[in-house]
This record gives sequence, structure tokens and C-alpha cells, in this order.
Amino acid sequence: MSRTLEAALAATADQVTRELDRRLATTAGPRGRVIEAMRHGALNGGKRLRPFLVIESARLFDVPEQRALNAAVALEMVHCYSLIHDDLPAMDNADLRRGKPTVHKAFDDATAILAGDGLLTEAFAVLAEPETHPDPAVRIALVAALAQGAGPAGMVGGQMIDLSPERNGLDLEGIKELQALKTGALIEHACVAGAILGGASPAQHQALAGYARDLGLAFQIADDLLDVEGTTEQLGKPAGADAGNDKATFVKLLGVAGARRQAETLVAAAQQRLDSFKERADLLRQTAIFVVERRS
Ligand code: GRG
Repeated sequence: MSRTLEAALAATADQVTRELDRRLATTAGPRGRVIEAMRHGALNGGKRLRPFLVIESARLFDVPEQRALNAAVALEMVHCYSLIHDDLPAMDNADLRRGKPTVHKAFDDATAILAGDGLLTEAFAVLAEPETHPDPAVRIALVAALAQGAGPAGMVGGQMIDLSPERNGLDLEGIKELQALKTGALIEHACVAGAILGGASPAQHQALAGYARDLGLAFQIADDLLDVEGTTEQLGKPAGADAGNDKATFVKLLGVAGARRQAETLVAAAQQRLDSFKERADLLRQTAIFVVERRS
């Protein structure tokens, strides 16, 4: 990873973590338990890739920092909720996330469900704040876009396909659709949020959404490769889980070399989508490489 990208990712991660910490202030009494569980799910590490994409997309249009940060934090809250619920016994039944016990292991199932619900709900409250954008029409556009990306037409829909009996028999097109919804929709929202905040032209909006779609797919292929090539210690969650479940994945359908080639083709396509932004989009171009070269 280039030193510039590494420093920029670290700075964003730090900024987002501080903002989440500020917003999820601990409370005394029984209600405090759900806040503690939300903090456990939102403050224990994570690459903060989605917030980074919001902030860098917004930077292309010189969006004021606090507006981009609000949209970034809202998206990270939704991402963290999805991980908490995905780890539950009724879904992935995972014990480890980001190298720590999952929220239901550290607390209990009911508290983990509420912590996810709390983060999801709070995300929309953040977008509704006037500090996110002075124009209510822009705030509504952000709310609608996040609902689209996170809901049944996006991530929730992808998760439903992932849990369906048909899941293991999916062909390559089926896997692409599943992943475009389950992982891709929130990544696309990250770049679209920057475009909305920045008042992008339709062509700029399309370019950023297209970049994010290619990036999201490359990200998922890298995830499948990490599942077979990474270690549990690197990943902060059990490695080899997909192979163990006999799941249809990009690696199973394309082989390791084929999956890697596909990811590289997608990286090049993603980078090309940013041509009109010239050197202002250099960090986003580097992010596409980072996404496939990451080890966690
Ligand atoms: C419960 C509605 C609902 C949806 C869950 C995103 C998701 C859908 C499940 C996560 C399962 C998973 C491990 C998917 C692989 C790709 C992915 C989203 C990995 C986690 O995202 P990273 O790598 O995580 O950005 P960090 O910890 O860095 O934030």
C-alpha cells in the first residue's frame, strides 16, 4: 500500500472512531447496556473503508468536512449493525469479529439484536441532522440512498439470498448478484453519498457509482481469496469458513488464479471510471489496488 494511502486511511479511521465514540456516549442504568454493546460493535477496530470512500468521494467536490464525516459515520453505523446481526447464531453463528468476541458472545443474543437495531436507527438520525447538509432535500436524498443500499433492494436482500437453500448451487452470475447486493450496495452508497453531498452532475454520479460497483466486486473476490489464503490471526475471524461450508464462491467457481485475474480486471475498470476526475481521484484509484491486496 502506498504511504500516502496508508496515512489517509489511518487518519480517516481515527476521525471516524473518535466521532463514533463521541456519539455513542455511555449511559447509566439498564439502557446503558445497549450503548455498551453498540460501542463493542462499532469501536473495536475495522478498516473504516466505507467512511473513507464517502470522505474521498466528497473531497472531489470540496464538500465541507463535517458534512462528509456525518455521512461517513452514518454508513459505518449501518455496516457495524450488519456485522453484529450477521454474526448471530441465527445467521453466521460467529464467535470472533475484528479479533474480539462478537457482540452476542460478549453480551447476549437479545442485546446484540438491539445493538444492531440501535446502530441502524441512529444512522438515519445522523443523516437527518442539519449539520449533514443545510438543504433538507439533500438530506432526504442521502436518507433515501442509504435505505436503498441497506434494505431489501440492497444488503438485506443479498443477505436473504445468502441464507436461502439455493445459495450453494448459484452460478457465477448468481454469485455476482448476491455479492453486488450483500457487500456491493453499501460500498456503492459510500461513493454515491459523496456525489449527493457534492451536487455531482449525472455523469459524475454515474462514474462514481460505476467505480464503486467494480470496487465492491473486487473487494468480495479478495474476501473469498483471503478466506482460502489468509490466517485467522490476520483476518480477526475464522479463515477457511467458506470452504468448510462448501459454499459457492468466486474462488470455487473460478479457481484461485482465475479469481485473482478477475479482481485485477475489475481494479483496472474501476480506476478507468475515474478518468474525468483526473489526479484529484488518485487516492480512490489507489484504494482499488488496496482492496485486492489487503491481508485483512
Ligand atoms: C445482517 C442484514 C445483514 C446483512 C449482513 C455485510 C454482511 C451482510 C455480512 C458480513 C459478512 C461478510 C464477512 C461478508 C464479506 C465481506 C464483508 C462485508 C466483510 C466485512 O467488511 P470489512 O472487511 O470489515 O470492511 P471491517 O471489519 O474492516 O469493517
